[in-house]
Amino acid sequence: MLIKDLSMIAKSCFDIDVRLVVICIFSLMMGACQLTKPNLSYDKCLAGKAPCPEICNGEDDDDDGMVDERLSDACIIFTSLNLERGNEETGFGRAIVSVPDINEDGYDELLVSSSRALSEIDPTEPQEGEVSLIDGASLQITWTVKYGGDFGQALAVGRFDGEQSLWCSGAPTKEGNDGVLGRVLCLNFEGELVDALSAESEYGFGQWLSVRSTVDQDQLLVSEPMWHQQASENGEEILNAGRVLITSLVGGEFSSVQTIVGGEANQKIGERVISINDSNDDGINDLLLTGYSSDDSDQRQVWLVSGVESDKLSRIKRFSAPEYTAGLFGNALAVGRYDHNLDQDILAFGAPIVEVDRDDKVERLSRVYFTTGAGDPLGTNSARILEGESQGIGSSMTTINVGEYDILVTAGPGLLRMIKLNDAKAEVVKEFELPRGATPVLASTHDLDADGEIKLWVGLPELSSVRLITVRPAMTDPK
Ligand SMILES: [Ca+2]
Ligand SMILES: [Ca+2]
Ligand SMILES: [Ca+2]
Ligand SMILES: [Ca+2]
Repeated sequence: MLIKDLSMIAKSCFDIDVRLVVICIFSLMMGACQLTKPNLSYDKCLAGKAPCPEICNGEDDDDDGMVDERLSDACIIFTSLNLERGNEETGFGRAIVSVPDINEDGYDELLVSSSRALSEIDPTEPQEGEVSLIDGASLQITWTVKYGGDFGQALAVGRFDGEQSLWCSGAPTKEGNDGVLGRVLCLNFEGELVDALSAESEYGFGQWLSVRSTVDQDQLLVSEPMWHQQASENGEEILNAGRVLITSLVGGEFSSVQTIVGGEANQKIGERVISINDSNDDGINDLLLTGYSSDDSDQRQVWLVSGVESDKLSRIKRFSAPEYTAGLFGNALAVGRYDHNLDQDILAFGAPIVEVDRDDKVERLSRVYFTTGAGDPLGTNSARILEGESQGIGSSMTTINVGEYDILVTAGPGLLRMIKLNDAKAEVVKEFELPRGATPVLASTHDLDADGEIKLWVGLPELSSVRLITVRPAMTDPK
């Protein structure tokens, strides 16, 4: 890019007039160094005789005590911070979630779980998992909660009682008296249990959790993709499908206020579910969740489901990928204002494996799809799957706000991409290489911290490590 720019400048110099050559060479030199303020000397700055101008590098170049402040572009840095715990079998970073600043020191806290991979779980042999609270300022562990049943598979934080934040984590294989039953435990930030939800049957309860905000309080969404209702009294199966429980905390106990059940027998739904704003103008916020076209299909779809309380699942729209996606379409779901030209929420679906026919050859890619809630496609962003990896981007996603618009952050083994839309075209804002051999899990803080930064956390459970990317929105001052 730099070489291209220089050759263009040089060409225009020679075309115009010989007398201008000196000025042009000077401007080439100016362009080659990093200085932006014309009154500063690069030599003096390097020699420490004048303050350097602030550039995006994670350092306080102008020596005013603030790092990367007031830059004209958002400053995004992959830091050297590497939180680690245990050995590679620990699975530290399996689930991560940002926690609103508990001790009010200006830095949001972080919850990180250590737990086995879902694919490694043998439901008949549950293992202990743990969840640690990490102080956002000191990055020290405040406490760790341990529990059986492969605890720590999923994490969610919300103001479920309307005031204090609570956190919940799934233990999908916890053994009960009647065999293997899952649990979801909800605790306060002293590490004390507030309530536990139990599965009615089968394995998989709470392998995915998310939060839905209402006016008064947050609700906890609990996925049970392989829900299996117990036989009725005469021994017949009533319905055997996936479901999502929408629960509220009332009088210290979580109870289900609404249940969304797959429409057909054996229909898996809700491997992923997120809450979105009202998409059909009935004043009630809706849900985005994964489903399948039929009970025997392995082609995953994404469904936009009405949030109106009802016994029946009411689908507003369904999205499917035209290419073969090995059932991984919708592996991550996100919503945000990704296009600053478009005054509406945009939905994003991750597909970490897409096989595309190109000139009679099958190409393996990973892809993120963008669409409006009405189903108008807004482009895609694709990345090649790295050699030796089984997936690419779209494995995990999160949304960060950088002022006027949102950036979608997506990652897969070896690669993290930050994407925005510009007139319905996906643009890569920034891209980072990640360590290979680990499927990243993303979480981000909602508000700027005391340093004026958003923290983007990258869990790498196969390496038992959590990495940090800092994002400073353009022209922001620390609080
Ligand atoms: Ca500074
Ligand atoms: Ca700097
Ligand atoms: Ca804090
Ligand atoms: Ca609605």
